[in-house]
Parts: sequence; structure tokens; C-alpha cells
Amino acid sequence: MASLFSSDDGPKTLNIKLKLWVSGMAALCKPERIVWIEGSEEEKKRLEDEAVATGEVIRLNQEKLPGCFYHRTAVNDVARTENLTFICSKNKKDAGPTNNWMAPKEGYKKAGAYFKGSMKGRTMYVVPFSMGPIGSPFSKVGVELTDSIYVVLNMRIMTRVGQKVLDYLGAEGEFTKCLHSKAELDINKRLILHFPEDNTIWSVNSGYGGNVLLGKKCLSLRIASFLARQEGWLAEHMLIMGVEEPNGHVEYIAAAFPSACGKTNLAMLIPPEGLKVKGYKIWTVGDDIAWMRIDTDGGLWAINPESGFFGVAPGTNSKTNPNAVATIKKNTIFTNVLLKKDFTVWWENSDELAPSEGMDWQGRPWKPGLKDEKGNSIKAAHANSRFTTPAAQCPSISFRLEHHHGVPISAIVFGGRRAHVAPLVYESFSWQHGVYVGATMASERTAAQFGEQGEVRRDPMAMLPFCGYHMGDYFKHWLTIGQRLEKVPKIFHVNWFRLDEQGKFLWPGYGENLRILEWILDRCNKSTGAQKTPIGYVPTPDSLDMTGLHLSKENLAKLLEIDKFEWLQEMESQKEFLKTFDDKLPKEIWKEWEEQNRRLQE
Ligand code: GTP
Ligand code: SPV
Ligand code: MN
Repeated sequence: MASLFSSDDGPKTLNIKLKLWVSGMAALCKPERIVWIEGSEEEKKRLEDEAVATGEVIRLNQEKLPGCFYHRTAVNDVARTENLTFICSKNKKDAGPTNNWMAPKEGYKKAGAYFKGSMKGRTMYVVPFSMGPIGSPFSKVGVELTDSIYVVLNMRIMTRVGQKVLDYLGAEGEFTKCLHSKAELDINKRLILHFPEDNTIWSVNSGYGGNVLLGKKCLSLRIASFLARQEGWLAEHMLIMGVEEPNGHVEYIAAAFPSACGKTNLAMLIPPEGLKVKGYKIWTVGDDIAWMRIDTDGGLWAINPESGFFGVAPGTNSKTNPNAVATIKKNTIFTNVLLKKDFTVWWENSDELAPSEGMDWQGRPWKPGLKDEKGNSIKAAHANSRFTTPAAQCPSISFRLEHHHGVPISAIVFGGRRAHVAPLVYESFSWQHGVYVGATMASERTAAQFGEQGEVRRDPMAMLPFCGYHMGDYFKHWLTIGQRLEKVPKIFHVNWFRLDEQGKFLWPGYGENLRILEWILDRCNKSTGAQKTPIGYVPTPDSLDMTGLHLSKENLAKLLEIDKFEWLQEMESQKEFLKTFDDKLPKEIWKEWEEQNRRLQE
């Protein structure tokens, strides 16, 4: 129990700015005590015991799931709340048309009222953390103040925390000021505020992952994207993976898909049976966030700033994602899944059949076949239930996760969840055309955010909810990076989710996606077979290796089809979207739209 400036168990930092800020925020939130997180194993044990004692987490069956814990969030606090998320730049125009905006003064005042006394009787934890390897010139330091021990336990997995970070920060170091309080968990008083000009994040009245693990979406995307534009790099919602050939040559891909559209699954891919003879090995570098810079070789290099995975549980099983299944066997926090009688966990489409009974994600007794008033079956696990697990435990983890300069990127892949229109894969004509492809990409809404599921929305570069400034400027920044690059990665678009007339997926997905990655990398190196279409290059049917995959010729043709009628409608919808950026839309993007529209009309 450390008091703020006590010398024995208090902060071991000379950073005056940090100490002053902590005492200022403590004066606002009025915690009973302040505990600085130092990052040791003993401390972890203490925190876990305390979290169990308060009921914030449940210790799972330690024989079957060693080091694992269970947590439920409030029923109305199960996904990011984009409508309550704001960019508080001084000028409204700087937040752009895709963000909610609040004036900084108003933001501090409104949230300040909710923070006032919100930690009475509680502990305020001070969590110094590094996004990226500690001390890397790529990395950024943040400090999160929180009254949630669940947040502390999650931050210990997702980021590098503790005294080492304070040591690196030193007396003068800069850090992102992250303040979080569960307060009353009142959705009507929930605010997720970003003050990019002050390098500050305030989050109040939520306990859900992306709203409260402030190193993740808030710092590593919203604040980082703002800094990245100033400093000349890219902060992106992308997985990073390596594809190794039998001769040891590894090529790296960065891919941006919207939330719950397959990043974790692709990043941990296991080659399908039919391609085993080719001897590919996949290396996972990251599953959600990529920070990319131009290095001295003129190429684009990426790091994953995180050290853990906060992955979607439902659908995770030994067929879809064996590496994830292996990763979450120990030291994992499960949130909003089903709790079984033997204190293990279950979710829809896991390896086991549904248990005959258990407690669902809302803490109610559950058994298979339960229906609600409307006759819909009641889910045992929430569709956005998650696991928090150390990246180091993943069998496919790349040792380069710890390399401060990261990995060189050969290909950038955009993708979404589209029942129609978008083909399985296509290659853009140039970096500039690729930026246009990313800027106009669309996807159906998933359970990772509140709102109507299935609705198609434009989600540029999968960054719609995460860009911390005007998205027109963001597109411009992408174009500028392309001009500065000497080794320019090729840009592709994929869609694993195209449906047939019966509403079934045409493409088997998961491990089979390697066939598409193989084509992508071949296109980067040897210009393998492709046909030119108005929207880009599409594989010739024989340029994809389909060994061992029983997919009919007709279905493959459907997957690769560009329906001109659908695409002309798509162009109109894109146009409406692009117009919303007004004079901030780079003329190069309009030019790409116009040329593509013309090609489609020919
Ligand atoms: P966030 O963590 O929200 O950013 O999500 P993510 O992009 O990492 O998505 P994830 O890999 O967790 O996948 C989300 C859902 O898509 C899961 O239910 C998966 O089973 C499903 N999914 C992933 N890859 C594929 C695929 O290739 N085909 C199909 N049909 N479904 C997939
Ligand atoms: C996402 O929604 O894109 C996630 C989960 O990766 S969260 O951290 O909640 O944002
Ligand atoms: Mn994500």
C-alpha cells in the first residue's frame, strides 16, 4: 500500500511531470490509496488474489487451466461504444467527419464531473507501460491510472509494464496520460475521450476491453495515428505475419480487416493439408495493431506494439485456429464466456459440444436449447466475448516481436466482410490506387461494436473508429508515405466472406487462406498469373494452387467474379462516402475513383 511519495514502496521515478499528474488525478478521483505497478511475479500473485477476493475475477480450474481467470462485464458494456468515443481536438475540423468531436474544455469538464470522487474507497493503480519493446525508438510510453484491477491484470498481458518502463522514462521522458475509472459503470455517463494535442486519454464508466485497456485502441491507434502523421509514420489496425518458405526465406504481410473480420485467425494460420508438402511455416508478429516506418533501406518496417492478444472467443477451435487454442491453455483471462461447473470455460463453436449446464456470460444458469421470449436461442458466451493471452505463449510467435525495428513488409492487404461485390482477392494497380482501395473499403458490422449487425458501412483501412484526426488528412498521409518509399509494398484486397445463393460461405477460409497469401507473395516477387479487370488484377483460375481443396470451378469463378452492375452501384455508394470529406479529400483519390468508374463503364 504505497502512499504517493513514500520512499520505500512508492514510485521509483524522478519524473516530476508524472508525479504531479498522478497527484493531480488522485486529487480529482479521491482514491483511498495509490499503488504503483512494478511488474514482478509476486505482485501479479497479489493482484490476482485481491481480484479474486473482491469478486472482480473468478479463479478458474487451476489443474485444467493454470493461471487462468474469468471475468464478466456489465451487460451493457460488452463492446466498444463508438457513439460515446470522442476526439477532443481544439478545432472541430481536425477531428473530421468520421469522428465524434467534443471541445477539449467541455470534455475535461463533463468527464471531470464523472471522475470527481469516483475512486472513493477504491485503489488507484498506476500502470506505467510501453507500447513496443521498452527503449525501442519505435515505442511509446503511457501511464494508465485505473480503479479496475481487471484492467491492471489485462494491461500486464497486453503491454510491457512496471519499473523497467519508469527507468526508461527517466526524469524527462514524455508519456501518454491515460486516466480510467469504472466510476458507476453507468452507460449514460460513459465517455471515451482523446485529447491528441495534450497526449491524454480519459475513459470513464466502462469496464470493456477496447474502452479501458487504454494502451490498445486509444493510445496505439487514435493517439498514435495523430503522432504518426506528425512524425512521418503509420499507426494501423493491422495484423503482421511472416510466411517462411522451406529455404528459410521469410516475407511479411500486414493486413487491415475491421474488428471481428479475421485478423487473429489469419495471423496464426496453419497451412492446410493440401499445401503441407510445400513446407510453408507461418510466423505471428501481431494480430491487431501495426506501427510502420520507412527504414534506411527505403522499405516499410512494422512492429506490433502489443505483447498479448485480446481475441474473439466464439469460433476459436482446433480446426479454425489451433495456435490460439494452444496459446490460451494457461495464464489467460476469459471475459464474457460461459462458466462451466468444473470452472473451465466454453463458447459457441469451441472444440467441445455444449455442456449440459453452466452459467452464461450474464451469470444466469444456462443449458443448451434455452430460448428468449422471441424464440431466439440464448447464447452461452457473448458474441464479442474475448480471451486475453500472452503473445509469447503462441506456438507460431515470431522472435522478431521483441526486435525494436520490427519486420520488413512486402505486401499490404485490406479486407472486409462482404456477402457480395468484393472478390476473393485482387491487386491494386499502384500504391495510389491501393490507397483508394483502402479508403473506400466496406464491411458488414460485427458484434465488436454496438449497432445494427450486418449493415454494410465504409471502413477506410479498417480505421474508421480509430483514426485520431481528419480522415482526409489521413489519406493524404498514406499518399505521402508512398512517395517517400523506395521499396513500395504492393497493396491487395481480400474478402473471405462472399456468400452463395443459399447464404453459405463460398470460400472455406481459415488455413485455406494461405492459398491466397501464396498468390499475393508470388505477385510481389514473380508476377504470377493474373488477369486485368477494371478494379485491379485478379488471379487466373490456374494461378491459385488448389491442391487438396475441393472447390468447384463454378464456385471459384463466382469468388473471382467482378459483376459490373454491382460494381457500378458500389462506385455510386463510394462516391457518396468520398464526398463527405469535402475539400479534405486528396485529389489523387478522386482521380482513382474517376478512372475506375470509367474502366467499369467501358
Ligand atoms: P478484432 O479482435 O475485433 O480486431 O477481430 P479480428 O479481426 O482479429 O477477427 P478474428 O480473427 O477474431 O475473427 C472474427 C470472426 O471471424 C471469428 O468468428 C472467426 O471465426 C471468423 N473468421 C476468421 N477468419 C475467417 C475466415 O477465413 N472465414 C470465415 N468464414 N470466418 C472467419
Ligand atoms: C476491436 O474491436 O477491433 C478489438 C477489440 O480488437 S477492442 O480492444 O475491444 O477494440
Ligand atoms: Mn481489433
